[in-house]
Amino acid sequence: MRTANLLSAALLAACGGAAVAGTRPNVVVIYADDLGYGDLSCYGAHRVATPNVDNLARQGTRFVNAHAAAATSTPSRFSLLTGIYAFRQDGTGVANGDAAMIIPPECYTLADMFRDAGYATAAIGKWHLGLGSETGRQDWNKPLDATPADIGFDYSYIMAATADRVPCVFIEDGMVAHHDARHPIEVSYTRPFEGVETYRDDPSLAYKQQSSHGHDMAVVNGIGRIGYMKGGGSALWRDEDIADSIAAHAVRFIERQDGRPFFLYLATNDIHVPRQPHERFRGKSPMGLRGEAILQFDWTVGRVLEALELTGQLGNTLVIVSSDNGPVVDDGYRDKAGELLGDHKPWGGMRGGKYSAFEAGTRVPLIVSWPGAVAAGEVSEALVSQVDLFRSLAAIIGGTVPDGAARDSRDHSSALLGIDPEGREWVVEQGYALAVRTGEWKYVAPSDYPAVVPWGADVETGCDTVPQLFRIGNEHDNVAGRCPDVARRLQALLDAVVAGDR
Ligand code: NG6
Ligand code: CA
Repeated sequence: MRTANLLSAALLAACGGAAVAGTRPNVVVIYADDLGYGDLSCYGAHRVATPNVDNLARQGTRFVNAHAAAATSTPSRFSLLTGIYAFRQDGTGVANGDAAMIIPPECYTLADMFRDAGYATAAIGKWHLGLGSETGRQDWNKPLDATPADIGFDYSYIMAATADRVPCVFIEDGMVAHHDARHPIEVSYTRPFEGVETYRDDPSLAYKQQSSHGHDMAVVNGIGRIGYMKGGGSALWRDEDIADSIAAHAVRFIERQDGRPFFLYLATNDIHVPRQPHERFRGKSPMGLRGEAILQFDWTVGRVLEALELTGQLGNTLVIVSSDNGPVVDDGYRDKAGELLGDHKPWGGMRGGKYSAFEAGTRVPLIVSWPGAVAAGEVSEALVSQVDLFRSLAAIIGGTVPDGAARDSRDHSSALLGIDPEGREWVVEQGYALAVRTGEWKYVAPSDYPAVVPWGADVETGCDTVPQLFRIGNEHDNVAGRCPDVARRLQALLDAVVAGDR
C-alpha cells in the first residue's frame, strides 16, 4: 500500500495533479490477437485506418519497445495473467479447445489481485487457457468444473480457445451460452464423430473459407476448424458476429458497474484466423479480410471507449491496448491476406512474425491511456514486457501481491505511466527458442528447432543451431562471432532467468 501511495503521489506531482489523489482507476486491458506492430495507423500503417486506437494513443502514451511475453497466444496470456514466464510450466504451448485449465486454481493471478483489492473482474473474449479439470473430459452440456471464476474472474464470457478450434460456442460463467439441449455438444481432438462430415470428407462444406493448411476437421458455419465437434445447434457462433458478441458483453459489463472499480480483461478474436468479420466491414479495406478484421478490432476499441465515456468513467479508467503476439499473414486459410497486403508491413519492418524469436514475434503495439495521469500524445521508448503488467498494475491500484506470486513480474508502473523513459534493462522473448533483448542487443539462444515453421505458415522461427546476436534494428547480421563477450553475457543472463535467479 505504502509504495503505491508514494507512487501515486509522485505520479500526481508529475502530472500536475490532474488525476484525483487516492482514486483507484478502473483497468481495461484490450488484448488483440495476432495484431502486428505495423498494423495500426498510429504505428505507421497507411493502408488501414484505426481512428479509435489512434485516438486512444493521442489521449495516452504509445510504446515502441513493448513486448508480449511469447510469440503465440497461450503462453503470452499465461504470462500476462500469472506474472510467470510460460516456459516454467509444461503444457503452456498453443492449447486445444479441450485442454484443461492451464492456470491452476491455486495460482494467484492478476484477476485475483484485482478481486482482492475490491474490484469487480471480468474476462471477455478469447480465453485459450483451458477449461475444466481434465483435458478431453469436459462435459460441454453441464457447468464446467474449472473456469475463470477459479482464478479470480467474477464474470466470464469466453471462447474456449480460438475461432479456428472447436467448440465453436461462447461459454458464460462456465456454461455454454444459449446451450441448445436438443443438440448436445461433443468435442474430440482425436477422432471424428460418426455421421458428422468433416472438411476432409468434403472440402466444399467449407464454403466460406478454404484451408491452406490444417483446419480440415470439423466444419462449422462453412469454415473448417481444428478438432471435431458434434451438436451445438443454436449455441454455435456465427463468426461474423463474434466481435459484436464480445463488444456487447464488454459494454454491458462496463454499464453494470455501479461505482465499484472494475478490471476488464477484454481479449478480442480479431485479427486471428479465420478472419470472418461482420458483413458491415466487408469491402471496406483494400487488404480484404485481414484489413477488415483490423477495422473491426478498431471498432471494438471504439465501442469500449464510448461505453466508458457514456457512463462517465473514461477519466477514471486506465486503458491498455496491446496484442498477444506478432502478426502472421497466411495462418491456415486462403483468405488472400498475403496477396492483398500491397506495401502494408504488419511486421513493422522487423524480422520474423508470430511464432518467431525474431523481433516481430513479440514486439507489439502497446498504448496506455489514463486521462490526467498518463501524458497525452507521448511516445515512450521504454523497454517493457507484458509479464510486468501484474506487479505494475498492483502498484498503480494499491493492490497486494502475496509472497511467491507473480515471480517473474516486476513493478515497472512508472514506465507504464510514461514517467520512467527506460523501463526494463532486458526483456525475455519466448518463441521456439528463448531470446533476450536489451536497448541495444538482441540475443537468440541456439536451438535445434527448424528455421522456418514446419507446418505451413511461412514464418522464420528465428531458430538456429548457433548463438545469434544482433544489434537492435538489424536482425540480418549475426555478430555473435564478433562480439563474443556480449553473446556470452546475454546467454548467462538467459540461463539465470531460466534458473529463476533473475
Ligand atoms: C496453429 C494454427 C493456427 C493458429 C495457431 C494458434 C494450424 C495449421 N495452424 O496451430 O491457425 O490457430 O495455431 O494461434 O492449425 S494463437 O495465436 O492462438 O497462438
Ligand atoms: Ca495470438
